Amino acid sequence: MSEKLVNAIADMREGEALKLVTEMIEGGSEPMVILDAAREAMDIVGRRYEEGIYFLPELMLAGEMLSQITNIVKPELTKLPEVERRGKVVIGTVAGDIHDIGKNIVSFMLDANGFEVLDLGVDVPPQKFVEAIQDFQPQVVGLSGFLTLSFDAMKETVEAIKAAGLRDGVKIIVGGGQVNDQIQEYTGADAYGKDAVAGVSLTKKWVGAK
Ligand code: B12
Repeated sequence: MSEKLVNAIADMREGEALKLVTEMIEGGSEPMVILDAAREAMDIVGRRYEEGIYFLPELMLAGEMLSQITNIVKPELTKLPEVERRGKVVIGTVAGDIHDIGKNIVSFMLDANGFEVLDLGVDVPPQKFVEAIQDFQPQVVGLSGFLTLSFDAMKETVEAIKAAGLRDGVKIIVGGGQVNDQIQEYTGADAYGKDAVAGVSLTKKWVGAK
């Protein structure tokens, strides 16, 4: 079923993909299995875009399909047990980048796991992160980015937080498509989160929650 879903998304068969997701949920599939299949499909879409087989309209349709799939899966994720609010997180997609599907999943999972989340949206300038830290007083800041260009924006954001004298008060985690440990080091962040699950467990560790 997962493989069928990967192919339906990658081949732009929107109706079939959404039908499969509904069937999988009804059949008791784990929501994360569905999101993993969607991610695998996005990698294929990304490759086809790089190879000139797909163009911007396909990227846009893929993004739209993924948003719809996330919306179908969300209620299943909230079935996690309700817990006390554990801490605060500010999250956003850095300046110059408008990819938000991965960030929205992280933001949603943090919320479902008991964190108070301030989501600043996309194309967020460094100063906006600084102001949000001053006002909202989070323990953790999440920077998302899917473009190579966003690595510099992440670095500039970390530097702006430092220049504002706020760096010691927050842990910073970076994530998104091409981000890895090396990028984390380059940006000066504290950690890299491979996916939403990794982001949630690191955040829990940092705020001392189980
Ligand atoms: C969908 C998509 C789009 C959609 C985005 C829709 C939206 N609302 O987000 C649209 C059509 C708008 C788009 C636009 C563009 N895109 Co685009 N896009 C993609 C695509 C196919 C999928 C991205 C995605 O949503 N993945 C799914 C999610 C769920 O990803 P995920 O990685 O699994 O997410 C997890 C982790 O990353 C992690 N995570 C994410 N953020 C964070 C943050 C923290 C704190 C943590 C802990 C974890 C974390 O957790 C997530 C959930 O588990 C990728 C290809 C790819 N394989 O990624 C290209 C891709 C990212 N895009 C690309 C490009 C080039 C563009 C454009 C420049 C195209 C153009 N010519 O205009 C524009 C950029 C516009 C801009 N200024 O940002 C390139 C980037 C290349 C590069 N090296 O920079 C890619 C890689 C395609 C490619 N292979 O060429 N795109």
